[in-house]
Amino acid sequence: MPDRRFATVAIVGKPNVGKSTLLNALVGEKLAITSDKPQATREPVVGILTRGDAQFVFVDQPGLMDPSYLLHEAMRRAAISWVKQSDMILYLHPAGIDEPPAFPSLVPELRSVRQPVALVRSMADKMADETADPEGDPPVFWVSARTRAGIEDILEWCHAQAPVRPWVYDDDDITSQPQRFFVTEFVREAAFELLGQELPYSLAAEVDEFREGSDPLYIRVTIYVERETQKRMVIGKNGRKIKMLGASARAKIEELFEQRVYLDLWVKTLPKWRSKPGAVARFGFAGPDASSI
Ligand SMILES: Nc1nc2c(ncn2[C@@H]2O[C@H](COP(=O)(O)OP(=O)(O)O)[C@@H](O)[C@H]2O)c(=O)[nH]1
Ligand SMILES: [Mg+2]
Repeated sequence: MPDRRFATVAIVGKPNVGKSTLLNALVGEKLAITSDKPQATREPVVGILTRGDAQFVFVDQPGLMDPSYLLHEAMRRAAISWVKQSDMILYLHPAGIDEPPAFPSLVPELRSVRQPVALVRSMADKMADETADPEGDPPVFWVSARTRAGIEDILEWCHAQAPVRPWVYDDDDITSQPQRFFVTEFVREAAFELLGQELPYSLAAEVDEFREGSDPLYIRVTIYVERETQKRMVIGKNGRKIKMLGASARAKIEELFEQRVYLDLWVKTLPKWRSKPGAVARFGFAGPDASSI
């Protein structure tokens, strides 16, 4: 059997540059939630791609480069440590806008990284006639996660950097995260799509019941918001809003799980949960500062 390659790849960049969308395009599955509102991603999302002799683990690390995103110090340290240990880094900066700041200057702790870094000019479909320079230092790729232009070039570059090493996951694994994680993420993504500007930031979701083996798969989720007024907005007139939310989230979950799902959604208020460390830890959410939005 030929030698196998295995590599971990960190996807980093400022908020809203297309990190989550790129992760999905690289893996070919909708894993990471995306939004035109910044800071939708609260936790690292892991996507696994196995192709030919290589297995890649891509990780979208939220908020690493946004000083206003108050990551808990412990989480920030964990994110930095993960990026430091990754085999290579994809540094995203949107095409066209301006020249990107030099990669490590944004995160002082990463100044000493020695692994290969590629500059990815994302959202290239919004721009005309840019030229990539895969041989440059750093190598530069113009990529559109939307049209998939440039995706293969990135994968080739990653392959060339990947160390010869045994695989860690099965060849059909697409993530290392539990199914429950995606349930709450997709509920949150539906909230970003259907609720007003600020509400999604006050919202957390928790899986209360997940009936393994049931068909349709029964999942009960509680949505937590901070105020009664928010609860009323989530439920909507005659329960219309929550029905839409549930339908949208269910479709996303069914697509990923490839099975029918019964999503039972509830809404509760948990006053000021974002400023309570216990609740913040319980929902795996590390910011932003409630007073800043
Ligand atoms: N036109 C275009 N839009 C994109 C592309 N990639 C991401 N976007 C959009 O940019 C916004 C931010 O993307 P997201 O992946 O959530 O950014 P993140 O905050 O860096 O994870 C979303 O509305 C995406 O749909 C792309 O290649 N082309
Ligand atoms: Mg994101």
